[in-house]
Amino acid sequence: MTAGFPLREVLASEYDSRGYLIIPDYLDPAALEIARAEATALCRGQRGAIEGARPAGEHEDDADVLRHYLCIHFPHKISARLLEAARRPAAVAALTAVIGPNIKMMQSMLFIKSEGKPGQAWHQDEAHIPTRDRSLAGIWIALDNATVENGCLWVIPGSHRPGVLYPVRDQHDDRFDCTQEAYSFPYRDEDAIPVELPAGAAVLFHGYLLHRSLPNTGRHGMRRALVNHYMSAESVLPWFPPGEGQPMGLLDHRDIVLIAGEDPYAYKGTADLMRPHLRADRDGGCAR
Ligand SMILES: O=C(O)CCC(=O)C(=O)O
Repeated sequence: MTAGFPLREVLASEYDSRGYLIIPDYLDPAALEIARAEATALCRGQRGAIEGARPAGEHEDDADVLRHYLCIHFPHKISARLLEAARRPAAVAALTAVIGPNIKMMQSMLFIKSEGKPGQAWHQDEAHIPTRDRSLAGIWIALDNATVENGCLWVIPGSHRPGVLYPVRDQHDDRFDCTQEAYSFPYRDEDAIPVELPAGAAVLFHGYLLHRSLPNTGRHGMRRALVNHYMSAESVLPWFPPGEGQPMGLLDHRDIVLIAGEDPYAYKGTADLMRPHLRADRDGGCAR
């Protein structure tokens, strides 16, 4: 447990009732600088291939290089430093308090929401990454001060509690990127609250929690965030890259990293399935 971190029971009960927890000082100033530098190195192609990425000009300004991106999926597959950021003591302390002693990670995303870039429509992460025991959780780490103006996360407190996955559909709202939206849920936009965070702080949120983000207005600069997804290691993960279907019941995605405790399925080994790639955006017609 890190200094100043409340008791595990308090964390668990807050998470249970609201569906999210703030982790102040998730990254100390040195770790924050490392994560920011790593974001730039990734965007410059210095950590290896990212599907869909364009080569950065040698003389191009860092900020201009970053502005070409919206989101890099699975950066932890090529960046040891971002993987390190995902397994910090603060992550282990919070995740083991709210999920259990055995934790695995299966996804990371690096959002680079520069001025004018869109947000992401209402969704629940478990609708996209299905666990067997509703244990999915995300840790969203602010790499810049995240504000309403530059497109911080918004959550609907308690919306995870019914344990229902709401339907999803394509949406064509220019405020949002190409990902689908959840609809027909019993909450209004007015029920949502913004999660404004100083750089280095993080929010841990439940996989059933409805959340979204709005575009960056450009008035508070760039909004970078690193998001990592975790779950209980006891649950198998019926999640496969498109086209790699297997009979239900056998599905267990094994491109995972053990973050805490033991993996009861270690006998299966791990797999290298996911490759870093860019999120499709509207400029590209939302195609992948
Ligand atoms: O950072 C954002 O703009 C959206 C993040 C998000 O919705 C997620 O991590 O599931």
